[in-house]
Amino acid sequence: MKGKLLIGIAAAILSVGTLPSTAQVLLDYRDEAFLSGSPFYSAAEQSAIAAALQQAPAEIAGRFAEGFVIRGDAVGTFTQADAKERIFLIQDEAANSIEPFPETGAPMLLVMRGAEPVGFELLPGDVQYQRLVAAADVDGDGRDEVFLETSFVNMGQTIMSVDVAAIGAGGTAKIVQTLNEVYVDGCDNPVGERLRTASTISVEGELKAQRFDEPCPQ
Ligand SMILES: [Ca+2]
Repeated sequence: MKGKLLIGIAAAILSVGTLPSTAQVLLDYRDEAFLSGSPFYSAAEQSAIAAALQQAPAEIAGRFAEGFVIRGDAVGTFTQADAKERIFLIQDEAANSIEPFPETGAPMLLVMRGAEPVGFELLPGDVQYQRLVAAADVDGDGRDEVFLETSFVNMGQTIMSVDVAAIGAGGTAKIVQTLNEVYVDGCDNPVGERLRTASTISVEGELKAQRFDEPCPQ
C-alpha cells in the first residue's frame, strides 16, 4: 500500500516536473521550419477573403479592392466570449524587411465567424508585419490576443520582434505588448560580433520570452 502511494507521488512529481516547460511554449524561434515558414492560401481561400473584405466599411473595402495579401491566420476567440472565430492579417502587400516603414495603409485584422466577417480591426499604420504567428489569451479575460511578427534587416543583421495585439471593443486593435528581438541573426555582420540568438515565447500566467544563444554557420 505504502509502496503504491510512493510510486503515485513519484509519478505526480515527474509529470509536474516535465510537462509545463514543453507544453506551454507558444512560439519557438530556434525552430528552423517555423522561422522560415511563410503563410500560403489557395485561390479559393483568397476569393473567400476577397468577398469578406467587400463587406467592410467603404473605405476599407475600396482600399483592398485594389489588391491585398493574407499574412497568416489563427483560430480563437476574439470579439466576444465563447465565439469560435478565425482571424487573418491583411495588408496591401507583404512586408519588406529592408524598408519596414511603409507608405501603404495600416495592416488590418479580419475576424471571421464561419463565412461571415465580424470584425475589421485596423492596426497602427507605422509598420508592416511579416506574418501573424499565433493567438493566445495572455491576460486571461477569455479573449485571445494576436501575435504579429516584424522582421527588419539592418547592416547585415536580421532582427525579429513580436507585437501582441488586443482587439478593442470599439473596432480597433491596439498593441498591448512588444517582445523585442525574439530572433537576432548577426552571423553576416560585416563589423562587430557575429552572433545569433533565438527565443521561445510562452504564456504561463504572463507572457515570457526566454533567449538562447545559437551557433553561427561555420
Ligand atoms: Ca485576452
